Amino acid sequence: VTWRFALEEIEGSVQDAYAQEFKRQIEDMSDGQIEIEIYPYGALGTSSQLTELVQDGSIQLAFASPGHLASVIPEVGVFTLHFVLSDDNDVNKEVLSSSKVHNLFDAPYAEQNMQLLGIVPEGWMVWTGNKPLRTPEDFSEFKMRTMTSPILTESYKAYGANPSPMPYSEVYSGLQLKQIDGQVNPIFAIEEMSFYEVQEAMTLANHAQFITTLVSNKEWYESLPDDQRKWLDDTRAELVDYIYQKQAEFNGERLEKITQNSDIEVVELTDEQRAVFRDASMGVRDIYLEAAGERGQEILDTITSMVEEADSGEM
Ligand code: 6CS
Repeated sequence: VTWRFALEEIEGSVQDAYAQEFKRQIEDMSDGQIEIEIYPYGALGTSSQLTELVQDGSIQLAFASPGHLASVIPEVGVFTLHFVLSDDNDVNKEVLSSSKVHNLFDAPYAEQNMQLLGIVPEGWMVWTGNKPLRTPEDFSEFKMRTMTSPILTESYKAYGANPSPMPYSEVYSGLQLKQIDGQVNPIFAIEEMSFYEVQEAMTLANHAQFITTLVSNKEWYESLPDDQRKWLDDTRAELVDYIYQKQAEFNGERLEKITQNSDIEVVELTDEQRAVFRDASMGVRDIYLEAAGERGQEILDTITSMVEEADSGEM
C-alpha cells in the first residue's frame, strides 16, 4: 500500500527531514509492505488545501500548521499566541509531546475528520523586515505577512501592525515587490525560502515557537490494520526527539549561513524590550477564548500551568 504524505515546506526543510526519517522507519518496519510517497510544498497546494485533501481522504498524512489550521480548528490557535510557551525550548518539547496536551485536541481534530498524530516545534519565530522591530511603535502601519488564520493576525494588530495574511508561496515575491514590509518564520525557513535576501533586518524576540501538527485522515487511521497502526504510532513517538534535534541543528547552521551570505542586521531583543511586547500581546488571549470557547480555556490553562510548573522546577 501507499501512504501519501504532504508537506507545507520544501525539500531540505524540517518537515522534509521528519518525512524522510518517517519513510525510512515505516518502510523498514513493514518490510516493503508500505510505501511512503512524500509531496514537498508546491506539489499539491497551499497549507489549507493540504488540510482539505486530508479531510477528504485524497492523501493520508500531512503537516497542518496552526497558523493556517486555526481557521478551521480555532482551539489550535493557542499555538499562534505570543509569550504562552517557555523561553526554554526543552520545556516546550516536553509539554507539547505530553499526552495530557495532545488529548485536549483529539475532539476538535476529530470533528474535522482528522486524527492528530503529533505537535511539533520547529524553532523560534523570527521577525524579518525592511527595518528592525524593537518596539510596538516600530510595527505601526508595518505591513506584516502572517499565515492565514484570523486569530494569528490579531497578534500583530495588537502591536499596531497592518497584517497581510497570504500563503507561504507568495511571501518572497511580496517582499521583493514591497507589497509587504516583513514576515515571520523560523530561521531555517528564512534561509531556504531566501527571504533574507530581500529583507534588511532580522529581529529575535523569542515571542513564539513555530509549531506544526502532524495529521491524518481520521477514518483512514481508524481502519488501519493493528500492525500498521502500531508501526505508525511507534514511529511518531520515536521521531519526537529526532526532529527536535534536527530543528535545533537546522536553525543554528542556517543562521550562520545567512550572516555569511548577506549583511542583514541581526537584532536580539533584551528582556525589557520583550516585556513590552508581552504586555501588548496579553489581550489577544481574550480573542482566542472568544473563538475557542470552553475547550480553548482548558487548553490555554493547561499549557500555561504546565509551562509554569516546568519552568519553576528548573530554576
Ligand atoms: O509561513 C508559512 O506559511 C509556513 N512556514 C513554515 C516554516 N512552515 C509551513 C508554513 O505554512
